[in-house]
Formats: sequence, structure tokens, C-alpha cells
Amino acid sequence: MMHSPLTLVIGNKTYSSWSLRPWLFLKQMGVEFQEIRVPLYADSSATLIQSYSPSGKVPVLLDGELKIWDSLAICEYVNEKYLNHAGLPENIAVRAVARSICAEMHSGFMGLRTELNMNCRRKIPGLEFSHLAKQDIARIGEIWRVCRQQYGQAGEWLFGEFSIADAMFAPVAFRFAGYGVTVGDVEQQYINSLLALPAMQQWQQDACQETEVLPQFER
Ligand SMILES: N[C@@H](CCC(=O)N[C@@H](CS)C(=O)NCC(=O)O)C(=O)O
Repeated sequence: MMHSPLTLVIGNKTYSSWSLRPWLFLKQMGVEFQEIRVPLYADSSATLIQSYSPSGKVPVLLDGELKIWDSLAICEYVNEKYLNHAGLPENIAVRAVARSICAEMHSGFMGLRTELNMNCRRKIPGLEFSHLAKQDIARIGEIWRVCRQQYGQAGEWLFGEFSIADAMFAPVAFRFAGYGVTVGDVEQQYINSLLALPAMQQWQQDACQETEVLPQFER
């Protein structure tokens, strides 16, 4: 059997939302890869991650000698090199919208990230969130509604077919489910689609097998 040249180095599946994004994109698009898991914030983590990743962060994709770090850069690279661009909408204007929401996710939503950190192992509904986090939740709902309604007719994803944009927003599905965030029908249907993916279920099952507990993400 021929080994795939690709290796994706990821963090703990329980906590590492940045790792989930390219992992899901590769799985969903049928790109084969080996996986190396480096548990985060342990004594040897920094040295080990640095040996793979120039940024000292995961995820990082190894393609032979080439290292591609950062979730979005990995998805874009795989899309160009292995998918003949099938991972983004074909139409240039729609593709620009898809890239805009990927960038918005990648560089924003600080309230959501800090107060609703991803933790695939637990459910804690009923928390009170700050105004900032509520604004983020509302904005994500708006993005999903607009995309589903304007560009999503061809399927169940933000742009119809599964794309990088869905991978970038996938951790939000675990977050909203875990924190019991109430959303509208369109958004809930989209969350259900994400949570029903075999790859998402596999990620969560793997997370539940992990033994590390990082108190900073368990408040
Ligand atoms: N912008 C980066 C963020 C990567 C990131 O923050 N990774 C975290 C784990 S989710 C990490 O490696 N933390 C380890 C550390 O900072 O020592 C991306 O999109 O990949």
C-alpha cells in the first residue's frame, strides 16, 4: 500500500479547535493523511511542536520537506494541490464571500473564543455570556443564514457543497451544542448537518478517549 505523503500534526482533539478545521477539511474531501497528535501544554509540548512547526503552534501539515502551518493556509494549500480547487466555490464573487467569512472566523470572534472555548467532552448549558460573546454568537448566526439562503441551495453547506468555510466554522457547532446556545431554525439545521458528519463524530469519540485535562479549558 502506498503511504500518503501528508502528515497533519494536531493538538488535543478535546480542545484544539484550530486543529479540527484542516483535519475535518481533509477527511471530508477524501484526502488521505497520517496524523500525529501532540498533547498541548504538557512539559514536552513546546519542544515537540517546535520540531514540526516554525510557529510553535499546531496545526501544521507536513508534505514531504514542506511545512505548512496555520489552519487556513493548510486548507488553501490542500485545495490547490490535491483538490483542483473543489474546496471553494467556483464563482469568483461567491469565492470571495467564502474567503471573507473564513478570514472573519480566522481573525475575529475573540469573545466566542475565550468564553465558549471548544471542549468536545462536556456539556455545560446555562452559562451567562458577555455582550461581546453574544455579539459574536449573533454575527455567526447571521453569516450562516445569509450563506445558506443566498448560496447554499445546492446542498446542506454554507455554499451548497462542503467547502473550506464549513471547516472553518465547524468548531462552532461543538461549542453551540456544548454550551446549549439557542439559535434559529436555519442555523440549527446547519449545526445538525455538521454534527451528523461521520468525521465530526469520529473527532468527538477520539476526544472522549483522551485522558489529558487542561484546567484552563474546563472552567
Ligand atoms: N492561527 C493559528 C492558531 C494556532 C493555535 O493557536 N494553535 C494552538 C492550539 S489550538 C497552539 O498550538 N497552542 C500551543 C501553544 O501556543 O503553545 C491557526 O489558525 O492554525
